[in-house]
Amino acid sequence: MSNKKLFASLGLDAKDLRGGDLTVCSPINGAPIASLRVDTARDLKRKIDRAQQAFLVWRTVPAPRRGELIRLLGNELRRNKKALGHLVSLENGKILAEGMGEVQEMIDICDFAVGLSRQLYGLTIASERPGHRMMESWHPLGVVGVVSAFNFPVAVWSWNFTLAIVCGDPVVWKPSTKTPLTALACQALFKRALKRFGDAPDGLSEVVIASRKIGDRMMDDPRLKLISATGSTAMGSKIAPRIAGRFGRTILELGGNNGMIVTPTADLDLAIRAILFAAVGTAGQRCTTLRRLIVQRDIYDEVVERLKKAYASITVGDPLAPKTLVGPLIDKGAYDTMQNMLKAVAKEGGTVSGGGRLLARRYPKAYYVEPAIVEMPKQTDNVGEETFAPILYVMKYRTLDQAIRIHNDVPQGLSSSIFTNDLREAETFVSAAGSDCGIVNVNIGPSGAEIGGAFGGEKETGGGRESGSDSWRAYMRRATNTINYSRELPLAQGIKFGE
Ligand code: UN1
Repeated sequence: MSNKKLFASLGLDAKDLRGGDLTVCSPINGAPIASLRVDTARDLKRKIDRAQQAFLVWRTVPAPRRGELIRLLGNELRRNKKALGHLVSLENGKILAEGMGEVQEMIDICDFAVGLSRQLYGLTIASERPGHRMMESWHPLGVVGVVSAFNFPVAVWSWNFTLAIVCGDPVVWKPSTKTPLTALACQALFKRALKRFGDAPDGLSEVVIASRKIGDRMMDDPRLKLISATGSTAMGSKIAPRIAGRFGRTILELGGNNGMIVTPTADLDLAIRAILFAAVGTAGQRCTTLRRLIVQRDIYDEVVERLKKAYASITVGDPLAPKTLVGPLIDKGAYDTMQNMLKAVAKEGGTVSGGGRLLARRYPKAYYVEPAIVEMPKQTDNVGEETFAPILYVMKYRTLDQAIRIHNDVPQGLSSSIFTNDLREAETFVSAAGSDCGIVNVNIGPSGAEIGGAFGGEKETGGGRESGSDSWRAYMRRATNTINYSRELPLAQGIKFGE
């Protein structure tokens, strides 16, 4: 399908896609695919005003009715899964199967949110006073600001958006300037859902295409009660104190540096497949990408040999071609960062295999790389850094205690896994003394989490949780209600006051 047809099928208006200041290029070949008008500070203010007005109406709409709107959005996504998945590949460079997988995550979270819209439960609490009842009510919080990254340009928004909408909160979304088209497409699909829904207020969903400078103003606007931001640790550490300074809430999804421990009892057939998907899938540009492999020394040589063979079998290239497993990096910046890191770890004693540029002649303006395996004598500070590219560091361990120490000895704490068939090892890894991450897996890799669980991590990953489980609570405010239905006025703690 031509780009023009693709854009039109997703409801993008051709006249909005040309003549602007922001040129959007496809990482597949570096060619421009659109140029968009960017929002000014005034546009941002107008959009937040509109969202705030929408909040005042939407918070009184019954939650199951709010869920109906998300059910309709889910239907739009089902109908347009192929087209939106294709646009994700075009704009972000991930392979088509992963682009579609991302849309599937959106559909799944829609279903989750629809169910949730009838389950925003609070507790009933036994009161210590006679003739009194205590309960909790969960109320809409206010407008939510969502800042998303290029690597999951639509799924991460949907985790936030669907929950926010059923919780009664409009959303102002600032997508990455590397992937604004997918955001506009989501907005267009949501508009179709709104039309079928009927009587929703304007301003439930606002998209802001803007530089970081304008986006930063979102952090200071007191009407944005919650900011859910995905990006680097550096970004998070800048915005978190700003938002905290005005007592706003945050959900931060920052850097990951995810590890896997492979023990002698591991099923290596499964482990090798899991490593391959987790380390090279999405060209190493997932927050949950496997970056550190910690292998017991007795099986180390075998694992590395099999891994190198598996790496040699993958096709790197056009992400829209059916055989491709690894598409391009997002841009030259990502490529340069990868090359600099490979040089730096080589100086620290790392043995680098792969990592070079591929297809440069065919795509001089796009950045395809051979995924790298780097055998490290020990875990250095550079290994402790998240490089958003397919670099897998491999290290040896002797005892499980040592492996867990190495595993946890990095600043980030998003996702982790162990491959073992030893029950003691598996349980130790998931125990309080095991992995210190927000996601801890056994016999699957660290990436590719389902939406049903709470997604997020500890330490420099930022502590936020979004998507499934009870993550919805961050999007609501809790009121504790005590109701006196007696004819007395007993005080708590048995206090007598002026009687
Ligand atoms: C991200 O990389 O920003 O667990 C999100 C996964 C996906 C989401 C990743 N479900 O890999």
